[in-house]
Amino acid sequence: MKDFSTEFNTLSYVIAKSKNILLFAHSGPDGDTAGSVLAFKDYLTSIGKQATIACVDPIPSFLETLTNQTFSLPQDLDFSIFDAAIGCDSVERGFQNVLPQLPEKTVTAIIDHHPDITTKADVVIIDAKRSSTCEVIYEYFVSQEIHISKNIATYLMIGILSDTGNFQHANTSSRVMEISSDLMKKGASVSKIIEATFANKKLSTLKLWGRAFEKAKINPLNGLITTVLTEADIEECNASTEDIGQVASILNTVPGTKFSLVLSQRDKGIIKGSLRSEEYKGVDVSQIAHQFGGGGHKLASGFEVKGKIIETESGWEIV
Ligand SMILES: [Mn+2]
Repeated sequence: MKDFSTEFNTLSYVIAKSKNILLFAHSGPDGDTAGSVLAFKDYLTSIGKQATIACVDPIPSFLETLTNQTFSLPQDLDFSIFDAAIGCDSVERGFQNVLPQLPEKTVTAIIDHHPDITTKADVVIIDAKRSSTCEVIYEYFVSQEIHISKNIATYLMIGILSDTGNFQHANTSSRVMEISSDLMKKGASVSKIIEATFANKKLSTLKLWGRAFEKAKINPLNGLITTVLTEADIEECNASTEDIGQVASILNTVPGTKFSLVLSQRDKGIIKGSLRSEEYKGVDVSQIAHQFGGGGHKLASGFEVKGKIIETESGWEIV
């Protein structure tokens, strides 16, 4: 594991000197980015700081029973008030556009666990060996002897559960289990979080999954299992793009497959590709994502391409 003691101390110094702090989550927020900014806000508020959490999208609905916080939209913010700005998780999905809008005096920080991030900031804390940004933030809190309240423990646990697929992915290290044990001792309820975020599936989500699974195809030559979701699928199921998240992971559980790809139609003629694999399958999906200008981890990557998914009699086509 990387040693961030210098960066952690610098971040603490920056926070101590700041009054107003911006915390930024990535677009299409997941449990990790949301848990990160929520945990940080609780901590900053507890030491008397003004903390604003912002994102280009609203807070995910699966968190509604776990928090009453909301996200501010960047266009509603006066960036000139912030002494510090911290991007948490996938900082190139939103925060990179905020950085140029911040005044010179604002100290910037990045906390992430995604590889190949090229965005610059004053304090950069990135460890691709960590399961989640929440895991990195936990290490920061511990290194600075920061009190982890029940709420903070819950928020960090949400991020860890989200990015490890409830401890099912290969990134579930022994350190993740140690941290999770400590967060549980501090009051985080794993079962409550799983029930609120994963087990408690809306009918619209299940309908969308049904469509995705129905259309799934396996390529026996390379072990790819793939499916597509059109705008019509999402609309007709009354679902949102948030509901697509786990499809690629579930497809990977099919025996004989080596990796999965879900292509989903997004706004403005963009198709999003989500790639997943498992450690034992020996495939590095980030190499495929790179070929399409995307990126991510060995076992979880994504990309975006321009185009439209068209359903045909024999399956589907991308035009
Ligand atoms: Mn993450």
